[in-house]
This record gives sequence, structure tokens and C-alpha cells, in this order.
Amino acid sequence: MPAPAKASKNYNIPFIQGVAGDEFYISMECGAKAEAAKLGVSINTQGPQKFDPTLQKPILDSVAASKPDAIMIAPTDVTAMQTPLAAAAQAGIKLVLVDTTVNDPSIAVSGIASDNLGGGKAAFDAIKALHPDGGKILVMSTDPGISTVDARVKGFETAAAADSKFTYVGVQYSHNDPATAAQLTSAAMQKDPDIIGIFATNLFAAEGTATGLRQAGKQGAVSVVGFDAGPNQVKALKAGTVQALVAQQPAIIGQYGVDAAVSALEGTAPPAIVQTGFTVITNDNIEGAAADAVYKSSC
Ligand code: T6T
Repeated sequence: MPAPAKASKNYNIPFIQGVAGDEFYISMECGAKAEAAKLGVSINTQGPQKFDPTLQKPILDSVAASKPDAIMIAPTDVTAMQTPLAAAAQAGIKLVLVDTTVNDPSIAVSGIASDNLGGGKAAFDAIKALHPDGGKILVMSTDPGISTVDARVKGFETAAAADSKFTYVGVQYSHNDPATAAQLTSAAMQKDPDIIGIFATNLFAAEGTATGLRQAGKQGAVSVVGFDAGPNQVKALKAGTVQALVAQQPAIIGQYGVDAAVSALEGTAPPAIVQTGFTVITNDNIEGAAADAVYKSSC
């Protein structure tokens, strides 16, 4: 992502998170703020209390009504956020989609996201490395219609389908609620006690999956690979309740988001799509090469 020089004016670029209080989006905000300070522009962050388009849409509508120069946003649903975003673009606001996207991202000047499909495959590979003889595997996701987690599920499913040693028992949706993920995990273990691995597609799904396995008395017996690497996920990794984490680069997504917005405002079109990478964290690299990949709880 080409970084623009200092902005010609102090642009107002609000950042609307997928959900408030999530260390992934907090780390993104930290990266965005640091870049904004460098370029001389302003970032104000807000997010809904739940990862829910009915709560995010009013925030977007009121931010758009304040006529900012640009908006950086992680849309909470590919369909429900399309029309409100199109309206904001129509009003002349430059949109940058960070993390998640919508069905038709052409309303935005740029979209910056992890390689979520590749991350889903990496999660399967991590389970396979732990269980080379294969077995039953499950996915714990959040909600259908969220571009990121849907791509992770797809990447995982495609890799699993290509390996006949593994039996994929399907995906469960926990609505981004750890307690629901815990209940669904316990129920899945009752139905299929021989599950050997679970891929949890985000931070809250991973937290709940580990709890559910503990409640089912299966902690340690079933491998958990979780997307995201908040401080709690790292604690779970070190405690052995989770075996691997696929850490995204939220601070870089935030940094690139500001770069894209400023470039567009200064009249240079940023790349339409920017893909960022991920790091697979295990107990073998958490104290070394992967230590910096851990998300922040505050900037
Ligand atoms: O996994 C991230 C993000 O990429 C996803 O779109 C929603 O969940 C997280 O924010 C983690 O909670």
C-alpha cells in the first residue's frame, strides 16, 4: 500500500468498528491513529455494542449526516450495510472498507482485509499437523453474511474436503457470543464425542469453544484452532486449551485504511483491494517470532 505524504489539510475520518471493545478492532484503531498522527488527519472511533447491522446502521447514518471527509468502516453484514453505505458514498463521502466488506464493494475507494480464505486453510493445516490420521472436525463461526468469517469457513471447508482422512461435521453459528459458542460446543460434543478438532473463526467463537470443551470434559482431548490473537486467546494457548491461533494484522489494516482514505481525498486512487497477511501462533513461537502478533487491549 503506497503511503501518502502529509495530508494537505486535517481531514475528518471517523472509524466505525464492527463491534466496540473487541481487541481486533482496538488494535486496528491503534494502527489507524498512529498513521493519522503521522499524516496530520483526525480519526474518531465508535462501534456498536454488538456485531449487528441493526445497531451499526444508525451509527453510520449519524456519522454520514455529520458530513465527514471519509469514513473507515468494518460493515457487519454483506447485504444489510450495502444500502446505507451506498447512500453515504452518494453524499460524496469517501468510504474505505476495513476487515469486512459488502456484496458490491464498488461504493468504496478501497477495501483492506486479511487473506481470510488462506487463513481458513491455514487453520485446517494446523489441525491436520496435530492429527495426521484425521477424524471428525467442526467449525464454530459467528453469523452467516459476514464476509470475513464466511471466507474463513470456506477456506477451511475446501481444504477439509480435499483430504479424505477428515470428516467435516459442519458449521455452527454462535452469533459472536462466547456463551452461545460454549453451549453449541458442548452439544456438538454430545452428538459427536469423537470430534478431534474445532476451528473457531474469530476471537469470541474461540473463547466460547474453549469454555464449551472444558464444560464437556474434553479440554485438551480436542484440538482448537482459533482465528485472532487477543490477550485472552494467548492465555488459552499457553494454558493448552487452544492449540493454535491465526493472528491477523489489525494495526496494519488500520494504517492502510487511513492511507487509502487520505490518498483518495488528495486525488490519487488507492488500490481497490489490499490483502494483508496472518501469522499462525503456537506455543513454539509465541515467546519468539510471533510475540508481536498479539492484539492490544488499548493503544
Ligand atoms: O476476526 C475479527 C474480524 O476479522 C471479524 O470480521 C469479526 O471478528 C473479529 O473482530 C474478532 O472478534
